[in-house]
Amino acid sequence: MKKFDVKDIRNFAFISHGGTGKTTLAEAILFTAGASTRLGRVDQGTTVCDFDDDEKKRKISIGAKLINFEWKGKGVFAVVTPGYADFFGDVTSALHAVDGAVVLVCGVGGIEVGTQKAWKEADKHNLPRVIFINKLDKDNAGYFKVVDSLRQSFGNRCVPITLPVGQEKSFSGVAHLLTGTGIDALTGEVKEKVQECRTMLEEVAAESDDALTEKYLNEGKLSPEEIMRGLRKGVCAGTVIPIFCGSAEKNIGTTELMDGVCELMPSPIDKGAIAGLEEGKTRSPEKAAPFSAFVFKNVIDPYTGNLIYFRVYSGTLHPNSDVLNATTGVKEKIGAIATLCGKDQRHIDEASAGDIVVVAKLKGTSYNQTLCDPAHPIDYRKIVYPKPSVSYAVNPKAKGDEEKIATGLHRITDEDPTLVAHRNPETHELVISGMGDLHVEIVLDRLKKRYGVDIDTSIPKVAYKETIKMKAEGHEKYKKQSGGRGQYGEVFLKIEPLERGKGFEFVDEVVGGAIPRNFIPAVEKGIVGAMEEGVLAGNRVIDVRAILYDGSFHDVDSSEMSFKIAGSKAFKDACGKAKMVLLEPIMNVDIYIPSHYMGDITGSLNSKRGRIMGMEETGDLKKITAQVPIAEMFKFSNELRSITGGRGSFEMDFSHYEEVPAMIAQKVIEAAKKDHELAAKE
Ligand SMILES: Nc1nc2c(ncn2[C@@H]2O[C@H](COP(=O)(O)OP(=O)(O)OP(=O)(O)O)[C@@H](O)[C@H]2O)c(=O)[nH]1
Ligand SMILES: [Mg+2]
Repeated sequence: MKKFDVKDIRNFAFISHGGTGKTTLAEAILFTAGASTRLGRVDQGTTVCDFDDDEKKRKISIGAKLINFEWKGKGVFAVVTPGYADFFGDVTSALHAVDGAVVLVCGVGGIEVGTQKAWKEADKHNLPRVIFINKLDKDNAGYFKVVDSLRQSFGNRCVPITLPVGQEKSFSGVAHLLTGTGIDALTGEVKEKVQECRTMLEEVAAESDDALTEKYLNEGKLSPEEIMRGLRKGVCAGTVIPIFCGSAEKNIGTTELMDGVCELMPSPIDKGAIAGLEEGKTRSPEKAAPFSAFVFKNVIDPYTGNLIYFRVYSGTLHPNSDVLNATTGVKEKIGAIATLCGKDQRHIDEASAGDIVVVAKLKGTSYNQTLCDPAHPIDYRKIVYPKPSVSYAVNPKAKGDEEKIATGLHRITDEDPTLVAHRNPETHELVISGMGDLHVEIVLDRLKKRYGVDIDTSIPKVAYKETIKMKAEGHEKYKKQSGGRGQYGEVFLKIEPLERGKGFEFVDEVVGGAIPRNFIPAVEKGIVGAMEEGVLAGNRVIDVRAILYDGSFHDVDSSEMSFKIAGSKAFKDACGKAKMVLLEPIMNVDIYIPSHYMGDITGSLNSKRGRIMGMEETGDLKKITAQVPIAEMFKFSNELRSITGGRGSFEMDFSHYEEVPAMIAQKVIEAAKKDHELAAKE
């Protein structure tokens, strides 16, 4: 592709609720721009963007894709994001790296949970936006119904700029309020609203600029050029959000959308200098400035290696040059640089401010890192990824594949920031956590395809803990004198509950050499060992102070071993009198649902021993904040999907440990006993 001035670069992301038509829209735009020779279809697996086998099979986008093309003298770099909630991580990364967003909204379904979520994410970056109301070719589409709800949810800064022609009978094109094309063809309700919509446009344009405000107040009107100027200023400042419309599938309204994006959305220069993490450090979005870029994504291909996606913030990068990874401090050698359009890589001679490009074969660079000129280091703000919400314990179907699973998972987490794999030290299980069941299913598919491991999944064990509720005393006189060398150690100790989270404290109050100094650490070791083993149901004991205050020894028979055993037994003896309880992990859960599912969800939370902590409402969407024991949350993902028909989503995060209610604790303890007996038999 030819090189453009930075002022002629537009980079943005397509975002929306799942299935609104982002991939199809990208297809239509690429075709219209002459960057592809045919209009592929998602349902036939023939699009530029959804080229991955997993995507073709499921007919949804799974990863963010880049497209790159020229549009009427502008160089465009767009990130086509997935809409399915499980892949929201890629929306987060894309919005971190771009200068604007095109938000698609369905002409039938209107604002959905995914729209709200993506919108909020764009808000975090104050990203300029335009809206595209898609699927207006569908029978039950309603343009103004959607416009009204957009204005209601996102404010009167959302104003129509194109209107549908023939929507009542047969949708055939769009009319443009500023250029006037197609206005004569409008009929019915849409025709009646032309004047009202023009006034809205004029008003938001006038409000964006002082000189225009004055002119509008004095003369009562603005010229189309003036409106355009005001709109551009408003869009860049986030005070105006123009609404375009059309049908991606029929390639209607897409030219007007792209013209609008190129005219109204900011270039990197409009966005201005970019702040580094270090106070006062910035870079100008100019070709001549020192090179800096942010890596927002990487994809590991088992054959071609690691492909690094980055957005250049400043300067110019040439092939075969040295850069510094300012986040890790590692020096990297850049080989070839390429633009990416779907899976099609084109080598380029230089990448400069505003461009979104890829490089391969960097040894130590991955997502969320900064690359820069080694002589002018700068590091940029990091992406905050969404947290995983579903977890499974994983085991290989074939014995001996543990190593392969670990390697495979390690590689996958190297490219997927929303997948967490760890061995739970409490339950000894290998647990993977992802954004949803589909996310986990795809990870398991990849492990099988790429690394040849078949995996069984199960609901993870809960990492219960144990603690005491009151002070108690413990005693053990450990004595063995049958044959060989004897053993002797006597221990008196007290235990007391500590505040939650304080762990373990050992206090030595032995006086007068009742236990010789050199055996005291052995007593502590014994106590620590007993705490790790657990007393009630085999879970780690926490938040206890143990005070060793007396004991006795034998000149010959006492040893470290005998005091260790005595310590352990005395501790267990004390625990038996200290009202032991089970503790369970409590999660902070944020649930997003359309308001009318409120009753069902609060009902579900009540049945899960959940505590509702707060509620927020934006438009038709409710956010419920709750605290729920993790033991109750393993199947919540499925339940939420079936209650809301896939329109709800949630995130969760560990909060704290809390006492398990007695009835439930009893069951857990009995189950642990049974497990223990079974294990002993084996
Ligand atoms: N009737 C009609 N169908 C459309 C239109 N745009 C997209 N579709 C269909 O809607 C479905 C989803 O389209 P995609 O382009 O995959 O939507 P997406 O937003 O990329 O979906 P995700 O990436 O999974 O979020 C496909 O079957 C498309 O053919 C449109 O304008 N009109
Ligand atoms: Mg898609």
